[in-house]
Order: sequence, then structure tokens, then C-alpha cells
Amino acid sequence: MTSYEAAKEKYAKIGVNTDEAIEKLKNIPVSLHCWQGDDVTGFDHEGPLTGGIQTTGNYPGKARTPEELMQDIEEVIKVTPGKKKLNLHACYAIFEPGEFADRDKIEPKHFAKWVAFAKKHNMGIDFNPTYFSHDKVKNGLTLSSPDEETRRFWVEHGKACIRISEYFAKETGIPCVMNIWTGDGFKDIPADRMSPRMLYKKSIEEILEQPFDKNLVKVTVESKVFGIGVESYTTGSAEFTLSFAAGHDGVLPLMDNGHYHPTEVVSDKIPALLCFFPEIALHITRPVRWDSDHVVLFDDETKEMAKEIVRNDALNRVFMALDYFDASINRIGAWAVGFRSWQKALLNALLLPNEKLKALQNEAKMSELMVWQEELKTMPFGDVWEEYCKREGVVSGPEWFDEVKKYEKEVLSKR
Ligand SMILES: [Mn+2]
Repeated sequence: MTSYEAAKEKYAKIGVNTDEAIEKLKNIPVSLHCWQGDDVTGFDHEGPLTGGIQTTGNYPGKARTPEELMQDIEEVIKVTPGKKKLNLHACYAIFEPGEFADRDKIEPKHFAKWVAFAKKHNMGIDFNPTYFSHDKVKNGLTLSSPDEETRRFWVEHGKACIRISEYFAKETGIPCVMNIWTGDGFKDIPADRMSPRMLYKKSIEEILEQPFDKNLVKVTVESKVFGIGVESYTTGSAEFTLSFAAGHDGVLPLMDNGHYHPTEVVSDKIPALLCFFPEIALHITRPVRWDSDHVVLFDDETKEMAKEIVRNDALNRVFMALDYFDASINRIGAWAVGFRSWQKALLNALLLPNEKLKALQNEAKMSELMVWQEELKTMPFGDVWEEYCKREGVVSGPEWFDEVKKYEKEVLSKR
């Protein structure tokens, strides 16, 4: 008997079918963020990353061109199991030599190479307007700027991104999640907290005037609590974005783990929002003290988030995307650890006897529930993970990193 067969029997005894869990996991798309490969730089500008976000570290070998970034993504695909979607930011537009289009003028053709890449790997594409790292960010504001010319520029950017998102959906045959996030806010105490929010509301409403098929483009709005240099006030706060999504048909709320106060957890917010929204979206990351965008690990909160999605039968209602960037370690290793961790969290959730646990709660058998929850932690999860990786054609143990080391030696170290 193999270790997998033994594990399968143990799980069967608690009413869990491991083969079914593996089959289900294979087909759950998770969005892989392109920006881990180049520290959120992109290809449409020179200059630093701005807008309240920051990458730390200067590990050698970062991708400098679209070709390098695509090559790196292929390396991540090699060492990670599971179905993927590609997540792009508008600043990753690819221009021909001598060609340039500013953010308000970008077109589908500037992303044709990404579409070809996604098709090659059977991936859908998600998209994000880029409201940072640009000289039209005026006094830290974009969509909530009181300067009409600035605000209009960024509204036009949003509309251009809806057109590009629809192009992605049509080309790949898979709906595109388009996420609106801005770092708009103030470093110090503002004199007027409401006017920027009224402008932000008006701006997103104007972006949504762009005609599009709501089945093809899922517009999401992401909240934030603060950013670097904008510690005192964020226009797109949790209450703002949640209310906006609730009040606008076809707009989904997007929650990022790092965008709440440190004792708040997204795992508890997922079921709260599922009571009201047909669909929601997530940016899965790991905040450490602040919105630090650390690599996702197979830790308690990550596990809890996956449990809430799986046990509420919401796998087809929650759009899952990774969103972190670490420049202090091998970027491909960072990418792959995060993707593998979320896969583990989903598999872990799929291997729980969720109906039994719910029944214990409903019968108020709380000591028995605690006993079960603790005993389940030592079930042979690793053997099922190993089998899943095997079926997906990737290495299950730490040896997967050998491939990344080889790639670092042969490719990254020569950049
Ligand atoms: Mn995010």
C-alpha cells in the first residue's frame, strides 16, 4: 500500500474522498500576479514605484523585459500545481520600438503579446488599471483629485482598461476580473474627508459608463486602510468601497488581507460578504504588521480563508488572486511558495469533514468540535498533497526548489 492509499483510507473513515478533493482542486482557477517578477515596475515608464506601496530588497535577477517576465512566469508554472489565470497591471503594456501610449490611451493591441502568452498556457487574464507610478498622480491623488484635468485623465484610464478587459475575456473565453485600486490619500490630517470620496464615487461611476458586458468583465473595487506616505487618510476606505459595490449593479467588493487594521481578519469577512454579494474577489497576501505584501504561507489565516470559501460552497463565487511582492529573495521562489501555499490551503479545506463539523457547532457540542478540529490537524495531509503534485506533474517536496536554483544559475544570474 502506498502512503497515499493509506491516507485515502484514513480520510474515507471521516467521510472525506481524497480523489474527489484532488479532482476539484485541479480545476479551481487562481490568479497569478505578474508583478512579483519585477517589483511592480512594468514597462510603460521610468522611475520609482509610488502610490503608497513599496517593494523592499534588491535580490539580483529581476525581469527587465516582457520576454524575461514571461520566461519567469513559465518557470513558476513548472513548479506549481493547479489551474492559473494571469493577472496583469496596465503598466505592463507592451509597446513596439518607438511606440508609446499614455495610460488614458492604451488599447487592446498593447496587450496582444500577453493574450498570446495566456492562450499558450490555457489561462484567462485578470486586469488592473495602474493608478500609481505616473506623473499624473497629482499631490497623491488620481480619481479623487480636485484637479479636473487630473481626474479626467484617470477616468479615461479606467475606461480604456474596461475595453482591454473585455478584449481579454473575448480572446480567452474566460471572464476578466478588473480591479480598481488607487493609493489616493493624505499623509496628514485632512480638512475635508468627504469631498475626495464624492469625487472618487463620481469617477468610478464615470468609468462604468463605458459600455461593457458584465458577464465578461467583473469590475471590483479594492479598499485600503493606509499606505506609505498616506498614513492619515485613504479615500477608498473599507466602508467606501463596500458601499460602492453594494450600490452598483455588477460591481464586486475586493478584499486584500493587508488592507485592514492588524487585528481584523479577512477569513471572517468572506462569509459576511457572501450573505449579500453573489460574487466577491480576494487579494491573497500576508500582512506583517502593516500591508507589507509578504509571500503567502500555509499559515492559520490562509487556511481559515480557504475554509470559508470551500465550506460555504463558494468556490465559484470567489475570485482568488495572489497579490504580494518580495524583492529580498529569489523572486521565482517567492512566487511559487505563495502559489503552492494557497493550493495547500484549498486542499486542506477540501479535506475537512465540513458537514460533520458544522453539525457539531449547530448541536452546541463545542468541546467535541474543538477535539475534532485539533485532531484533524494531524491527518496525513502531506500524503494527499504529494499525490496532488504528482498528478499535476510537479515536485511535492522541497526539491522543487532545485529547479529554481538551476534557473537562477543559468538564467537569472546572467541578467
Ligand atoms: Mn491588493
